Amino acid sequence: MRMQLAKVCVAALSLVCAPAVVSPGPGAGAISGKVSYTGTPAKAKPVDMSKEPACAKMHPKGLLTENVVTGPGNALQNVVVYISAGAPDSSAAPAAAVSFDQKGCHYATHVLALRTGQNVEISNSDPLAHNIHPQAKINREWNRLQPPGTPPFSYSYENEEFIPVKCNIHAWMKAYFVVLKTGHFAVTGEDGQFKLPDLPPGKYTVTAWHESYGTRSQELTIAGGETQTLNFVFPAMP
Ligand SMILES: [Cu+2]
Repeated sequence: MRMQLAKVCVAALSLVCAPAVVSPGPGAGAISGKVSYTGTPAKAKPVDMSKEPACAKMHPKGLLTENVVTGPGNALQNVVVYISAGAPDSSAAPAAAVSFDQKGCHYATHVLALRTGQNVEISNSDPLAHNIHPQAKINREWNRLQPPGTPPFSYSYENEEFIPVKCNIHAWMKAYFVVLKTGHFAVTGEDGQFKLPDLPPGKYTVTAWHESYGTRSQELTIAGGETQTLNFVFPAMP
């Protein structure tokens, strides 16, 4: 009886509130799921750092390429899952910056997702210089030399863009800045799982992006405070 009452209330609320901005809260819906692959993904290869012995010395066990990183159960890592349409997200970008560190001649975060207008704070923890070069095409392109011991600097992007990042000194250093208009995003870890919480009722397009396997989108509708399951499967190529 109680459950039924709750359902009726939610339905009535969504009818009344649909045209207005519904502020997300504890009663809001969510989308969760897993990103996985079928087929045979590319094998991670050892990174050749022989041109910079100081870098190689920091990795006695070696370092592997990260363009395709998988986990147990065919999980696909470093996939950005985000609301690409339907999100009534007019919230301001978080005031807190996201960190992006250069450590061991390697980018500590391989795929960094952030909001338009949000600062990324770029630091160099290494005893040698790096020259970070985010290869933006829609936003302004720049590069910056960071000698060892220099303080971090911050930058924010105006427009949504998937930006490859490289180091102009060490060709193997690669990452992505994924700059999104929406605050509703997640990046998959080792288990391929993601969760997009705080979604008011509405129809959404959810997009999953992977640097090697491209983009896939699905639509779904959140009726009330429920959590909907949505899985993405990418065909993998060696
Ligand atoms: Cu470098």
